[in-house]
Amino acid sequence: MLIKRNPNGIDIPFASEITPRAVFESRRTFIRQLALGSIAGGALLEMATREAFAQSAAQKLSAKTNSAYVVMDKPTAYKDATTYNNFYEFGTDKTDPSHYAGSLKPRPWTIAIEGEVKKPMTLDLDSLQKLAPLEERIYRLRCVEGWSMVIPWIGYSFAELIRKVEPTGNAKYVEFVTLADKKQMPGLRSPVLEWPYVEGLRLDEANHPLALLAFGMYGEVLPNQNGAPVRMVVPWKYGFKSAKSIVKIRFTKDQPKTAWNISAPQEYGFYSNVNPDVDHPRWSQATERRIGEDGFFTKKRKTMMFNGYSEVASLYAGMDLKKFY
Ligand SMILES: Nc1nc2c(c(=O)[nH]1)N[C@H]1C(S)=C(S)[C@@H](COP(=O)(O)O)O[C@H]1N2
Ligand SMILES: [Mo]
Repeated sequence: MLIKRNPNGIDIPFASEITPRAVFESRRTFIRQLALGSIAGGALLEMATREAFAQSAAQKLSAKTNSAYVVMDKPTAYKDATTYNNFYEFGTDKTDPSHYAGSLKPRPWTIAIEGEVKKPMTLDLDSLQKLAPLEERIYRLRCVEGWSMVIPWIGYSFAELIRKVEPTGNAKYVEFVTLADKKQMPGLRSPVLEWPYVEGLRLDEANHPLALLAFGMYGEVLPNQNGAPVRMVVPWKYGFKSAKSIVKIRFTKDQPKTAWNISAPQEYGFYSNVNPDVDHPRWSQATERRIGEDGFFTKKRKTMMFNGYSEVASLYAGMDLKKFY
């Protein structure tokens, strides 16, 4: 069969080692692209191989569902959640990450936790994953661009990690730094953002139990395009606050400079809480499109304050959220 062996002679796993869903998805995407004529000549085999690799790598990762963190909305289809992505390190089109993130190597992986902590540590992925019990949580995540998804994540509260490293009295913020490796991330060639991608939270936000350090989704390890092998998921903030493929976590005295704030400060503030009353300078934030629901007659959903996670409101008591957008 065409996608059996790649040009370097590396075997693609036998069909029996690939989850049926993965086989189905990769074939379907591939056939659709063929039909659309968006694959030409020699690129054909290479793309099929890369996609088969990206999809077949999916490794099971299961955890008990924590019903205290489950939204009632229907989860987004796995196919949508893994082919409609923002991950600029692999390109700026929604489909770029699913096509090109196959070159990311999520193992071996090291995460450095440093800065204003009594116990700085450098951990491999397994040690980081074992810091606290994993659980499944179903969260809404809303992109600042006006669309949202519902995803069953697997991870633990970032607060668990904070407890282990013991922040000093000087720690007021947490900075999350994504890998920036030109060899693995073709998007770094274009200066759309300042690399590495950096995000940040105030320490009390990072300590909120909703803030999740995620290692998986849909019962599997994170697909590369969704931020393998470890990312943040901060469901009450716009999606860009949830940094993917994290290599460094730094506790700081001062508010970190963040990638989107550097690139367009008038559009992306440090807080970026989901807020239907504060429009983006170029569009309204009052409504959103749920990915998978977007037919011609489908009504947009009303965006909720804090994306519906009203329990975080006390973190911002007394703050003018129009000023601190
Ligand atoms: N390193 C990195 N993290 C990132 C991004 C990115 O471009 N680079 N995009 C962000 C944006 S804008 C969104 S909406 C979410 C998308 O996550 P998803 O693709 O898993 O749905 O990831 C966020 N994390
Ligand atoms: Mo986003």
